[in-house]
Amino acid sequence: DLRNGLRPLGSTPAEFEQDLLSNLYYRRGTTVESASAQDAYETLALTVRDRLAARRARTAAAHYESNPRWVYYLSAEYLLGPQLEQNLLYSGTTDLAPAALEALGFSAEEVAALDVEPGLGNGGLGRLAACLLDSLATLDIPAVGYGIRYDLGIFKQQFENGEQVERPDDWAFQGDPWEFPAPDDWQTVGFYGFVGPEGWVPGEIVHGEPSHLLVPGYGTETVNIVRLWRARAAPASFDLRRFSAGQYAEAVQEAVKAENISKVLYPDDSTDMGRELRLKQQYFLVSCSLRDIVRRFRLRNADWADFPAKTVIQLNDTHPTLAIPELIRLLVDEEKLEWEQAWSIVRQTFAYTCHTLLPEALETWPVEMLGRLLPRHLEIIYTINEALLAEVRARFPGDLDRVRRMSLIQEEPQRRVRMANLAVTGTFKVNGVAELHSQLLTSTTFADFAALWPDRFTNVTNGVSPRRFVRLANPGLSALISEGLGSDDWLRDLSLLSNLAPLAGDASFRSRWRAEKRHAKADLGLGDPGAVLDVMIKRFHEYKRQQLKLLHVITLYQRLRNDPARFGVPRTVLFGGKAAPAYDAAKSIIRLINAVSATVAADPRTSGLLRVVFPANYNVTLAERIIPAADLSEQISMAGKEASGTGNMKLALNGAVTIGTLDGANVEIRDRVGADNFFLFGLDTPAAAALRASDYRPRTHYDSDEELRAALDAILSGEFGGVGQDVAHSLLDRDEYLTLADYRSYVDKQDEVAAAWQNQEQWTRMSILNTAGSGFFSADRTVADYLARIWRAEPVRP
Ligand code: 26Q
Repeated sequence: DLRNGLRPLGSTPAEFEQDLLSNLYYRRGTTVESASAQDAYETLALTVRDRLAARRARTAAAHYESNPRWVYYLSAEYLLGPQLEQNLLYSGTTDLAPAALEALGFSAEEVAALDVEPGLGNGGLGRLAACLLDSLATLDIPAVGYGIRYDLGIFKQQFENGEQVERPDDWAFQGDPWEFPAPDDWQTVGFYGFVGPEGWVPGEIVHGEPSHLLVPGYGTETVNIVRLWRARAAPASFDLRRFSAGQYAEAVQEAVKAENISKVLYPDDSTDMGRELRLKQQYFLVSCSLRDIVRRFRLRNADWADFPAKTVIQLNDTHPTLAIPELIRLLVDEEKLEWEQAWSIVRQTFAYTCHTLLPEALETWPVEMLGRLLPRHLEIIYTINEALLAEVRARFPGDLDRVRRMSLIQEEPQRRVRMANLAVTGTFKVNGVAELHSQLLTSTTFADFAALWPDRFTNVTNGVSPRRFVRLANPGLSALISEGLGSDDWLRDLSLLSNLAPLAGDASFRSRWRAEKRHAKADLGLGDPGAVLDVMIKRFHEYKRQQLKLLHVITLYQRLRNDPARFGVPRTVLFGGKAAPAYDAAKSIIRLINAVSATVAADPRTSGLLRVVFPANYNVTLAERIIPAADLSEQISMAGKEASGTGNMKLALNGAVTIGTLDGANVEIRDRVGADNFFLFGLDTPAAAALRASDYRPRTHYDSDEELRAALDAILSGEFGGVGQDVAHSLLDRDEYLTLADYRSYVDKQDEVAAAWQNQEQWTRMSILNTAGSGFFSADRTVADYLARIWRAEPVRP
């Protein structure tokens, strides 16, 4: 057995240095004398990767032997974060790397700075996918993540005159040392064409070429993979005839079009962007991944009847929902199964996670477009719809409006396919991502489906990786937690954090806790220990209400000038986040924040008391630096709009105290950390919904609240660089997300925050109790819930 002959990779400093040197020469093809920092980085990455690859080989062998039930996660986005630090930690080489690099003549910091994060996602949904993969591996579950290897990730944000400008993120332009290309596993994907007597005849063929990244488990041998597809022109699409005639652009036109499919990540979260290229991306992901899943099934199995027992496929939102008609097509058209059997297999195989409550974010595609791009899939969708509507009519005779609402096809104002309805119909479980969200799904968005199939709906509250967001992001606090708990077992069982609660009563522990928070702030360059670091980090969206935080900042600034007794305590307010490039209202808010920041900075009266900082290009790398330093976590969405939030969990775990509404997972965070350790404000979901449904007049708040009026007037009068009037007008005229209605409650609650900060011992107690109460929010627990409620897969230990 060759596997037993594999030379074990050493764990001593000398062995590590030897391997580094050997990789420098034989794989990087250079020498110590001529190595650049980039050479050192790539070589270190290979040396670390080799250690994980050895574990990967053992994992794959164990999986093959046991022919287990597999969890497949289909997601258009993965926000994996920087790989170097994580892979050093997971391979146990963190302490070996610096000395080995010194020997090459480089510092660890200089080399670590060359690690580029693959920004293959927008925000919460993409980062959740990465956290779930981390936990699946940590729990030894046989799992593969499937996604798209975008050439260009989420855009790089810059500010010019305070305005967001977007630059392409060519993240892999120097190559990606973490990736294993697997060009031999390519797949073909068809588009367009027609359905003839012999079935679908595509008019265009594109190749999908996979590569994978290693997904190591923490504290276990398992290394899983995430497989990412890249579009390649089929060789035939290069037009040699045109090339020979000197028509160079025309010769490659088809090839360029094909490769555009994986060119760029769509940066519009939370709105339905009905572009054909996006639909092609979705089908490309689905088609390549399903063929790969089927190929893997066949390695160990012969009978289709066994497929649902061996396979569960989780759809991360509706983006991969075409997998449902695609699997039917494979089974019926290619494998010649009967429709009934194919449909039954599909309905036992797929499950769907919904991540939204915004009606405008529910994906729909024009029937015309879908039918042109995927004619056979549209036929299949129609057939599914007939069965669905027959079932609805049988259960609710005469209820025509219900039939209209539940149909997979929206008729007015344009015929469109409702992807969420298709996802609910073609799956055996549908989950929301926090308790409140899941309740709202069954009472509002999917109420009709819940009436028909009540058992299909469940909740799985989101979680985050404690390895990345505590251990790696915050090594100082992690060491203190391990000392307090007597071990680092909490990194694999986060519920152990509850044992920190008694230490909140220990003055010397509190003082060390405070010192760690201060260190983290100093590392960020925001070291004023007397100032609250007040943090709002998330995508920009009106429902998340960055504008509410900004009105508070303006009020604080005005108090500083007019009424210093009411100012409170020194504060540094930190914003981080990107706006979708086409989302003008969100970009206006960004512009205004930067203008307020400049005005506040230019006024000497604010010195040492109020600062507004807005680092550009918030991403996972930056999140890992900001989160440990935060004192106050802003989770202030309009109640009933934020499905869950996960930044709220990361901040609470790192000892930030939350100011928030009863929205998404805030509800569960407050339940667990205790109402005394959470600053609650604002309308709850029923009250907000009722106000929205009534004849809401935002101007009444402007008229009756002097401070609110002053803040809005300052914007309207052009005091902040003359920008932001559009923001103020939108609040006064419409205020879709009830910002003005919640302003007073929010500002008063912030006064309580300031008072609490003045008692540092009490604040530190709250901080420790936030960490102690947040053990539930580990993605390990999330995966355990998915396993118990949906996936039903067993661990396989290599
Ligand atoms: C859809 C169609 C076309 C183009 C883009 C999209 C698109 C892309 C990304 C739509 C939505 C997204 C991302 C959504 C998202 O991140 N949702 C968040 O998911 C988190 C994890 O469950 C939750 O915590 C957040 O509450 C939710 O907003």
